[in-house]
Amino acid sequence: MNESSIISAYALAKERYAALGIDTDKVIETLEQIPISLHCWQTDDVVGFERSEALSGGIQATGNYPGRARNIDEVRQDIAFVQTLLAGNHRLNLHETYGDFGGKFVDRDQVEPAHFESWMQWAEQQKLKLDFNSTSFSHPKSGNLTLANPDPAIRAFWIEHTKRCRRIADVMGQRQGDPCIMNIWVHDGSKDMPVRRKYYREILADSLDQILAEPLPHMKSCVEAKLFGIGLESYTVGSHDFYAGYCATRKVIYTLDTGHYEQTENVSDMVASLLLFVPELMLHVSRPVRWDSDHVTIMNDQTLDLFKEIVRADALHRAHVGLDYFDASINRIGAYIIGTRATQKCLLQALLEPVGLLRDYEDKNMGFERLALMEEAKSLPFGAVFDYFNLKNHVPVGEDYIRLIQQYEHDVTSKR
Ligand code: RNT
Ligand code: ZN
Repeated sequence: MNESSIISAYALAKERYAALGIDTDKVIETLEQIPISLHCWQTDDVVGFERSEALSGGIQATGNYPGRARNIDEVRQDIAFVQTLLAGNHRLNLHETYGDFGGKFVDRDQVEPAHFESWMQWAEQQKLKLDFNSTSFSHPKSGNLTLANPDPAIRAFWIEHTKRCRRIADVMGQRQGDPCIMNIWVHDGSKDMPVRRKYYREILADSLDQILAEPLPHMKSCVEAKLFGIGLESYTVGSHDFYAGYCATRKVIYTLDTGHYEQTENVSDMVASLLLFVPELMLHVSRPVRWDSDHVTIMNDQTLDLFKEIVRADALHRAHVGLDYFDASINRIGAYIIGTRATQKCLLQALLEPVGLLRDYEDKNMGFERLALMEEAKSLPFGAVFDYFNLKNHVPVGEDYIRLIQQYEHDVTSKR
């Protein structure tokens, strides 16, 4: 792409935004400082290195596009390449099943920080900070109930696993000098209508209380709500209401996955309610198509509204941004870049919104003016700002990354 035309387009855009009181240079600096937690599981369809078996736990990666990362080196190779196509410093979100187990079988109640030693070293070299996830799916003891299981042995197994994961996250956080955000998502639920709904929720709350009791200063825990899983359609123990109540009473971070609500629900509206009662939010930015399908994130209204709401609520510092989708039907690296860049585009548009003026109109009950400015803001030249943001950070501008990903496919992933 022609550098001088990007620069002159930016100069015009800068002027246009300045007329509305927005300093685009400052906005670019802010965007550069917002890390996006890259989900390692996009590289390999959530398989991991424990048993390399198919997914269970009500989630599904569909498609069989060639080039899936098959081992730890390939996952790292792909993520390192992804980094070259993204502006800003990002984070890497690991699941427990992606440990460096050295070819041995390490069960989930045996996992230790040592299994993530090579990840910590690699991440430091790559300037990536780590986030972490306990993993209760794709295991013979997963069944339909893990932390909410009335069977004391199974429940104890998963409590032990999750406690160990928190300790691993704490070591990661200490090493990187920045808290590691550890997400707890359990698929626990039921295909058909249970009669003891409250009972399982009591067990889950008690398991979480036991898990979170250990003070670990270098990590933060978050818990993820969900509507339903495949094969678990009638009941989810960790529903939105359950976790909204849990997080509010225990002061725990709520993980908001944009695929985990009713399809017509306005997920962005939850932000301003949850933020009143929970300390922070962890976002799993995704794209549900008819269900929690985990399609690649794009710049659609849902994602735009989510980030606009966070910026309008002055809550950027209370939101951790992560991605969560797994599309196995297209080039996986391409899926990574489309989704991460779309997230950055949405963040950018939210940051470029003339929110001061809009608030002013609202306070003065000027409904027409507010709506008019919101509409006009949509077609301001944010694309010129996004192009310049990428140029400034020495990464491909616009569709230039397509060619580079094709080249990587030709040289690397097509040979797998
Ligand atoms: C599942 C949850 C969960 C997973 C990852 C792999 O519905 O969204 O976050 O996608 O942990
Ligand atoms: Zn999620």
